[in-house]
This record gives sequence, C-alpha cells and structure tokens, in this order.
Amino acid sequence: MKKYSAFSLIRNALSHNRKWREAWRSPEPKSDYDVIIVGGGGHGLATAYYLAKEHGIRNVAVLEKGWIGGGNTGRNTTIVRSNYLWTEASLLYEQSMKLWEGLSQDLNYNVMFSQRGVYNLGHTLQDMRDIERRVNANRLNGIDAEVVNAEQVGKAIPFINTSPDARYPILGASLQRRAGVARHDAVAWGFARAADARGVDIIEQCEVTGINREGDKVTGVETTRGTINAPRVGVVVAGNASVLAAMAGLRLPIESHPLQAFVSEPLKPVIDTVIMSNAVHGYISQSDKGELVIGAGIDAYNGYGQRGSFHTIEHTMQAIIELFPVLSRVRMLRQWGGIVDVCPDACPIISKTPVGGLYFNCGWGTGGFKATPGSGWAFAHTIAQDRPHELNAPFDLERFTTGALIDEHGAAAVAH
Ligand code: FAD
Ligand code: PYC
Repeated sequence: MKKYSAFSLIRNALSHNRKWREAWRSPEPKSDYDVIIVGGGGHGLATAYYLAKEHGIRNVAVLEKGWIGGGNTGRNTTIVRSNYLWTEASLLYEQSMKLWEGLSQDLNYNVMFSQRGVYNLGHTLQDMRDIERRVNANRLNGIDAEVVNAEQVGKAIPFINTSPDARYPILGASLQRRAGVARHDAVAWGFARAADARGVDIIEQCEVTGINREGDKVTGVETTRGTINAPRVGVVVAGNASVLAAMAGLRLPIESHPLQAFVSEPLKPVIDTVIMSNAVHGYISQSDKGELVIGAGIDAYNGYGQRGSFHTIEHTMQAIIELFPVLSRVRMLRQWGGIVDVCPDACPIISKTPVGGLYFNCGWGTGGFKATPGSGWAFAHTIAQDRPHELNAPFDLERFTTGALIDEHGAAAVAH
C-alpha cells in the first residue's frame, strides 16, 4: 500500500495535473437557472450547497468574477467563534459554530476546523467588566464562555507578557474553548465540490455587470459571458456589495474599507490558541505551516484596494511585540489586504430587498469567515422560502429604517 502511494505521488507530480480529476466541473453557463448566486466566496458557495441540500433547489449557478475563494474567503485570518454580545447575533454565529462542528463530515472534505480556543484579552477594569457581561450573556444563550485571570492567561500562553509593568497590563480574558480556526481555502473548495456534486454550476471568470429587472421583479443578470436569466438572484459579494446594489438601483448603508493581514516566516509550534487584544489592537495565532498569522484593525479610509497603508502595518507589529516581546526578531513573510463592507451596527445584512426575487447577504465586515456555513444556511432558507429564517430575521435591511440595530462593535473585536 505504501509503495503504491509513493508511486502514485510521483506519477501525479510528473503529470502536470493533466490526469487529476477536477474537484468541480467548469460548465458553460446555461441561459436559465432557478437561482443565480453572485459571488463564489465561502458564503456564496455555502448558499448554493444548502439550497441544493436543504431545499432541493439544484438548478443553481454560482457566478464568480475571478476564481472561487479569491476574495475575502482566501484572505482572512480564519478565526471562528460565536461569543457575540446580543442574543440575535450570538444565536446566528452559534448556528454557524454548530455547522462547523460537523462540516468536514457533512462535506466529506477536511476543512481543518481546529477548536483551539480564542482568548479576548482585558487590560483595564472596564475591559474586564465588559468581558464579564459578554461571558454571562453567552452562557445565558447556551454558548460556552469563561472568564480567566492573568495568571491563567500566563500559564496557558507561553511567552505572553503578563508583567504588571506593561503599557496595557493583562488583567484577564474571556475564553471560548470551542472557538478556533479553520483552513479558509479548504472551506471554499469543500463547499464547491459538495455543491457541484448536487448539480450546482460553478462558473468562474464570469463577472456580473448588470442586474436585470422587469418592473419591481428581478429577471436575471448581465455578465461578461452573456445574459443569464433567473427569477431569483442572491448577491454575496463581500466588499463589492454597494457596487452590485447600485446595479439594481439600491443603496446600502455600508462603508467599504481595506483590512490587512500578515504572516511571519514559519516557526516551530509556539502558540496553540488564538489571542486577540482590543486595547493594544492586534491578534495572533499560528498556522499549521508554522507561520504566525497576525492582524489588526481596518484601514481608516474607504477604498476598494485589496491592500493597505504602511502605518497600519507598523501599528500592528507594535501591538504584537508589546504582547510577545520574544517575537521581536521574527521576520515577516507576507502582507495582503481584502475589502470589508461594514454596516453602522457592525452586523450583517441577510435580507430580501424592495426588488422581488433579489436578495442580499453582505456587511459582514471584518468577521464573516466564522459565519460562512451559518450564513449560507440562513441565506439559502431566505431565497428558497422568500422569507427570512427566524435566525436571520433581525438582520433584515428594514432595521435601518425601524432603528432596531444590533450593536456588535464590542464583539466584532480587534478589527473594528
Ligand atoms: P468573498 O470571499 O470576498 O466572496 C465574494 C466574491 O464575490 C469574491 O470572490 C469576488 O470576486 C466576487 N465578486 C465580486 N463582485 C462580483 C461580480 N460583479 N460578479 C461576480 N463575482 C463578484 N472573518 C472572520 O470571521 N474571522 C477572521 O479571522 C477574519 N479575518 C479577516 C482578515 C482579513 C484580512 C479580511 C480581509 C477579512 C477577514 N474576515 C474574518 C472577514 C471574512 O474574510 C469575510 O467576512 C468573509 O470571508 C466574507 O465571505 P464572502 O464569501 O462573503 O466574501
Ligand atoms: O471576527 O474574530 C474575528 C476577527 C478576527 C480578525 C478579524 N476578524
């Protein structure tokens, strides 16, 4: 068996991929579908998968202007947690967490979900009061959460600076043990393969350039590969939501910002959990390859560039070295950016729109990776039933006119 595997590895390595079986087909677009999903990130692919799996709607196209997972799905720092403050948000993220917990089995694809815990550090008495409030709120909603003190933080996280003389001394943290990280590319590929297996057409290199309507109903989209018709269109394009909304004559309460991330040269295992600090403004984990995965806040200006400004890089590095002085001589390997769409209440929109058959899923800001399965699951329900599921009803567009906002700036954490 071993001999065969080694031989097969060499044969595949020399085949220039020609004999590899494609994980999903690359079909030509048909002229008509029951549902079009615009955007082949994790959320769009998950929506298509759950439309087929949960609602039996298989005549579905996912239209992606580049390659699947090439947007924020492939650019994020992979933190998954459900410790939001308000019941509406925490139940939505917790639904996602439950789906994460069975996702590799469900997709028959290893998404490398690793429940290594997430610490949100507290550095002031007010931080600790906020942490206690959020932990209590989480527990009331049946979500695991604990308050730990500085000594426990120091024991669990080698090399972290717990000195009381630090600029922002660590007083404690919230800890969600079921939280962690997942492999972002694998999430896109796993959903794509599983959706394709259920009949969904995934069409890459196909940019949507217009949204067609007759009166107040959507009829399909214009694309760089021609007109494609469908009575229902779901738009899930992360940092481009306002651009797509404008194509349908809609305005969204969204601001687009660059958000950066960084990885270091690979190191031996030094950090086996995820650590975030709002006060020093940085977060860190370690990938399975050994790279330290680092990030901080959005770049303050609006923009559609998938890059960021130098002073944010400097600020992030200062924060990490303040928490981990021992890392000061580690070399950084790569930096990149994504575009994040932020709503005024730091919560997403998963909603019908005033245009019949047109649905938007957007505004996840800096925190939508963790929501990928739950978002797709709820959006699929909204499209299939033409009404929101009770879990995403509070995230309707209407909240911006009724005033029923759900302020999650605190739990959106470091990145806001
Ligand atoms: P995307 O993956 O961006 O997919 C949208 C797709 O739409 C793209 O592939 C794009 O090419 C396509 N598209 C756009 N316009 C068109 C068009 N006209 N026609 C066709 N296709 C189009 N979240 C967390 O929970 N945890 C984290 O640790 C985390 N870290 C982050 C770090 C960074 C640096 C960034 C940028 C984001 C981070 N996020 C994190 C947020 C998270 O990445 C996003 O919320 C989430 O991935 C959004 O997924 P999506 O599928 O909606 O978007
Ligand atoms: O939502 O946990 C999060 C997060 C961390 C970094 C960016 N977003």
